Formats: sequence, C-alpha cells, structure tokens
Amino acid sequence: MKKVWYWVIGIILVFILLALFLPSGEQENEEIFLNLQKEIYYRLVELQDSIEFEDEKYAEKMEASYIVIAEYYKISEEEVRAIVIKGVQESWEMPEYSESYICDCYDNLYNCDDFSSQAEAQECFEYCGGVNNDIHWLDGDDDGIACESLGY
Ligand SMILES: [Ca+2]
Ligand SMILES: [Ca+2]
Repeated sequence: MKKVWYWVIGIILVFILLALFLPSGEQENEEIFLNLQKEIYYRLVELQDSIEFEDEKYAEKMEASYIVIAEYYKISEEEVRAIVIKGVQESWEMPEYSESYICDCYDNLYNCDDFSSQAEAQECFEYCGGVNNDIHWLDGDDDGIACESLGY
C-alpha cells in the first residue's frame, strides 16, 4: 500500500517540476507585457519632455500627459502611474531612436498644413503605421498617399 503513495507523491512532484520549468508560454506573454509597459513609459517620457518648462501650464500639462497616454493605451491613469514608478525604479533606459524618430504618433497631433511638404507628411504618415494607423488623419481617402493636397 505504501508503494502506491510513493507513486502518487512522485507523480505530483513531477507535475510540480513541470509547472516550474515549462511556463515558457507564460514567460513569453510576460515579455510582451513588459515590452508594452516600456513602450508606454517611453511614450510618456517623450510626451513630458516635449512640454516646455517655461510653459505657464507646465504642471497642468504634465498631469494631462498621464491621461493622454492612458486614453491612448486604453488603460487607467493609475496603471500609467504604476508603470512610470516601475520604470523609474528599474531605471529603464530610453531606446535610442532619436536618429530614426520622425514624429509623434500617440494622438491626432498634426494636420497637413503642419508639414512643409507632401514628402514630409508622407514620412510621418508611414512612420506612424501608414494606412493601418492613420492617427493624424493625413490620408482621408485611404490610398496610402498622405496629404496629396500638398502639391509640393
Ligand atoms: Ca489631424
Ligand atoms: Ca490619400
């Protein structure tokens, strides 16, 4: 009778070990989740960096930045703040995309007349995801060409 218990305990141990060493799918999810958190953090830092310190509404705009990011990622403001705390505590470094950075994509921020040429508008349009993410509404007819009204 004792042998049966050894088997039962043995099998349970095997399952526990499997559960400990095979959560690769979960780990992958965690990694995706962490990358998303980092993206949210970078977006927020970027947005806050764009607020001029001399701006008389500096504090208000800093506060509003949390709401903008929360709305964009469809999460709560508290979640954004929690991510920021995590980012600061773990000192996440900003990605080095300063060279490739073209324009902001987190909200409808530009109109065609904000660009000095169609090519410039096109560049920003494609940088933000093209037809699939025309966040600035630069390509109203969805033909993949932004701001064709800018004939220059
Ligand atoms: Ca626009
Ligand atoms: Ca178009």
